[in-house]
Amino acid sequence: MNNTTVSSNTQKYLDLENTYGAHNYHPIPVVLDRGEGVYLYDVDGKRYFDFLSGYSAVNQGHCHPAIIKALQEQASKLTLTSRAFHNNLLGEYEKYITQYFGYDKVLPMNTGVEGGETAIKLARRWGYAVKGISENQAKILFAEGNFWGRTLAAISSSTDPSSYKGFGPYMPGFGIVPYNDLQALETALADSNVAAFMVEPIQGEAGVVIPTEGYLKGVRDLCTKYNVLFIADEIQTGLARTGKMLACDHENVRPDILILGKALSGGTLPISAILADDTIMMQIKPGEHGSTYGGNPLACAVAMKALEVLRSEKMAENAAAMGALLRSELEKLHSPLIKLVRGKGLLNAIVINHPDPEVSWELCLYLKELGLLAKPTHGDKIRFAPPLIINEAQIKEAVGIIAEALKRIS
Ligand code: PXG
Repeated sequence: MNNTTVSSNTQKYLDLENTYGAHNYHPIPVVLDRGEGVYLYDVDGKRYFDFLSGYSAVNQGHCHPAIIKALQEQASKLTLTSRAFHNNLLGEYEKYITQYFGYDKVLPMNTGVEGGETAIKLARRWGYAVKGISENQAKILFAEGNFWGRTLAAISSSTDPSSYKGFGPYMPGFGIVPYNDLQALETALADSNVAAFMVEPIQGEAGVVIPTEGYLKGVRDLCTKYNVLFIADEIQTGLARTGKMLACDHENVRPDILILGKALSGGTLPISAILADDTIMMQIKPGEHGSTYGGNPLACAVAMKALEVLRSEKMAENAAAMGALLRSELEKLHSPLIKLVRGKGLLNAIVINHPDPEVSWELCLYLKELGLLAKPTHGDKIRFAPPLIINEAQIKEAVGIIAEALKRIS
């Protein structure tokens, strides 16, 4: 069903992308050219609530003035030196972020998926050098339903055929355990070749799947018991999104390796970071890992400011309060089309109650018409994850839009 209208101006942009760009995405037909706070504006000047936040990259809101100021000031001074030389901001940033999260060391990278790759390399190296696993025997475990990007290693650990099918052969040394199943994890961890278990504290792309309370604590205890590294992929859940600085903070657990990305730049640049203590991080020696852009001074300046505003503007606290309000307002709609509302902080999803998977897509088109942008995942789930600076009046207005869109479906 086509329930959306697209202006001829918008169509021009869609045609350009369709003709000249690879068809590796299926976006909502809206063309955006400006963002401010919780809002996005299209090329016809129409305003929308952003309920995706760049998959949680824009936690601080679009074009946060302090982040943009840091970006502009640093961009006119020095942007990249490569790691062949030192730059004046790298050490300052490394001190800032390690003290912020309480780890000995940080390794700066760019995209989230590089963060995952780096964590796995580190874990393998630790497995050989510290745990004493025989050469080339190290195993890394992942949870069923995981999503950590699109590289060959990332798709090799994927259980979603649309990610991995037709791209083999796959990376060896990976194993899968069911998510939220400590018993299955314990059985798998007993294999002495296992170096690490990499897991999202809440599975984002799988549709905001929240494990039973105690799961993360259980993961921590089991990893300690079997001398296996606990790698937390907090690329989507971290940086105040779930109502705490890290989703692991909800259970007061500290992973051995922490991966951050996305909102580390507030949506301005690809910046990721891998944090660990010396026993792990110091196993990597000069020349054994790196990236041209990793640790560039522009990224250092932006990341420090992006972290600073999360704290100074109490975004975790606001995410907790506004998330609770959003879920309760959505529950109050009593819509027969909503099977389930779930989430933590401002990482939320609704599960659509309809046999036709197209209904979620249609609902998102109606939402767009009414001024709210969201996108379905895995057919029947729609994520509601606005920037963390959203206020009560805005939440209520947005839920009004959602209510109206639901009405139009039936
Ligand atoms: N880990 C998690 C938990 C993620 O959600 C990544 C790693 C990879 O980050 P990069 O920066 O390499 O994309 C993600 C990414 C998309 C898309 O279309 C990405 C994500 C979720 C949904 C869609 O690229 N998350």
